[in-house]
Amino acid sequence: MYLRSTTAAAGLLAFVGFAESTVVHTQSGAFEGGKCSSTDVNYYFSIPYAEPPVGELRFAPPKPYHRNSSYHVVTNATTPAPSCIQFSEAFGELGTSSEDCLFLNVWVPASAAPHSKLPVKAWLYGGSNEGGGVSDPTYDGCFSALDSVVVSINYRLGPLGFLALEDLGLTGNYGLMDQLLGLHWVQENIAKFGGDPEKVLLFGQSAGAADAFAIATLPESPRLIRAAALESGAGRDLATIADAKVWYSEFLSAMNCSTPDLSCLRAASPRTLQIAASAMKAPAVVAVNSALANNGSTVAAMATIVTEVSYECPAYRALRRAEANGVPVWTYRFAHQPTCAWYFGIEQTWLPALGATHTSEIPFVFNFTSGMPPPSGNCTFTAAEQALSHTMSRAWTDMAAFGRPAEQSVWPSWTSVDSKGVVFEDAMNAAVVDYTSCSFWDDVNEELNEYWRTR
Ligand SMILES: *[C@@H]1O[C@H](CO)[C@@H](O)[C@H](O)[C@H]1NC(C)=O
Ligand SMILES: *[C@@H]1O[C@H](CO)[C@@H](O)[C@H](O)[C@H]1NC(C)=O
Ligand SMILES: *[C@@H]1O[C@H](CO)[C@@H](O)[C@H](O)[C@H]1NC(C)=O
Ligand SMILES: *[C@@H]1O[C@H](CO)[C@@H](O)[C@H](O)[C@H]1NC(C)=O
Ligand SMILES: *[C@@H]1O[C@H](CO)[C@@H](O)[C@H](O)[C@H]1NC(C)=O
Ligand SMILES: CC(=O)N[C@H]1CO[C@H](CO)[C@@H](O)[C@@H]1O
Repeated sequence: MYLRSTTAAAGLLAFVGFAESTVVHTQSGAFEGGKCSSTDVNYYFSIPYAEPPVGELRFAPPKPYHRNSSYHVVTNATTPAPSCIQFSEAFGELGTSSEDCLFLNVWVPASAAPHSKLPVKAWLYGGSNEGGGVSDPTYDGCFSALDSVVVSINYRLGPLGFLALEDLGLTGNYGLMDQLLGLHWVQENIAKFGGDPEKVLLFGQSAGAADAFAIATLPESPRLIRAAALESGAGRDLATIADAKVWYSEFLSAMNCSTPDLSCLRAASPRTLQIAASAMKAPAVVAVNSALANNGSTVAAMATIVTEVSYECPAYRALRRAEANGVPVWTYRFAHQPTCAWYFGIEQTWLPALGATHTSEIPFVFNFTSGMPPPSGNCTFTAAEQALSHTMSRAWTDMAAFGRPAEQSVWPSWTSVDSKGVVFEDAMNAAVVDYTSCSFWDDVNEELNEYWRTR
């Protein structure tokens, strides 16, 4: 889009033969996007927001990307970014991966221009902070960027994202710092794409929701985001650096470093890190996964998640924390069983058994309603599901635009007094969202925490 004001660039574009320019200038350089095949949306893949986190930058905070190319060099931004090195198959990305992975993707309505001031939705994928990536076709922004700008941020995973060993001076959370740097990049650059930096929604699922929740609690977050949408993952207990020390000390042994120091950890190949990490899997997880292995690991992960304990009651705790801090908060229950598979590898015949499972809201939030499962399936959502997708994706956009998902009469805000919200079933309906069983699970949770503390 947007380069018609500079003749030099227009000349360049004419030379390479583009009828309509999709070039955007950012602090990371100039990028020529592509056009979504079935919607009026342009995409920009693999925009670097940080220096490659390799060498001395492995296990270190990310450094902002510094463009050193000339202003008029236009990068072809149609090649999907590699994922960061994967440390888990469940919800992992199937494409290429690389340690040089700190890229983000942007999708914008084709009609957008720098003055459009559109709401912005920035996505953090799930995968236990061990897997996932922005090039997963399930997270394609072509269908949810018709009324807004969609951004998807790659972040480091597993030990590369989170290795915390105070003895070696490593405090961890590089993956979260990547996400924060990505959000800073959004602040500085998104207006060029037609986005409004004051209307940024951070949304994430599973580990992405837990990360978004952590980011939303930081003092700097009001400068970066207007709101957060947390899909199955807010309010869970997170490991402290003391908890992490136990796990990572064992990881260090599994690395077979003769001298367990930072230089050995930095010299190791990504494959060696993966081998050491996979040697660390807790026995209980292996048992559950192997029992379900011939359904595929992603499916096993979905089927073995205990909704109430893992997601519902942590969400309830998050709601109460927000209320106690005077933060306006809304809740939903997703209770619709999709009629199409939404991840590559899910068989149509498994859907009744999966029901409204972990991750099944994702296609609705992404307004992804045909060609399922991506990238090239042949299933289309029913008309009612398409309507539900439009409603949900719009609610997420409204969260970015207005800081609330809908009018109060349509989606009432949550209070502990009446516990109002919405239930997504065949349609979206205002309802009481029942968290009464959570006092039981809160007690169990407290006891489990006590057990782990004293073990
Ligand atoms: C730009 O930076 C990269 C690495 O940061 C380097 O390999 C490359 O040579 C630089 N190019 C120029 C033109 O300075
Ligand atoms: C960008 O790369 C894609 C994929 O390799 C190619 O089809 C397209 O022609 C390239 N665009 C330009 C302007 O070179
Ligand atoms: C979802 O798709 C419908 C139909 O194409 C479109 O009208 C709507 O704007 C899309 N929603 C978002 C959030 O892009
Ligand atoms: C460490 O050594 C053991 C025993 O030789 C081996 O099985 C394991 O794969 C090694 N770990 C790595 C990360 O190379
Ligand atoms: C749709 O795809 C499935 C899975 O590849 C295949 O079994 C089925 O025959 C296809 N249906 C149609 C109508 O093409
Ligand atoms: C061990 C087990 O449950 N195996 C089943 C896996 O699923 C196939 C069908 O998808 C069944 O035929 C197997 O019995």
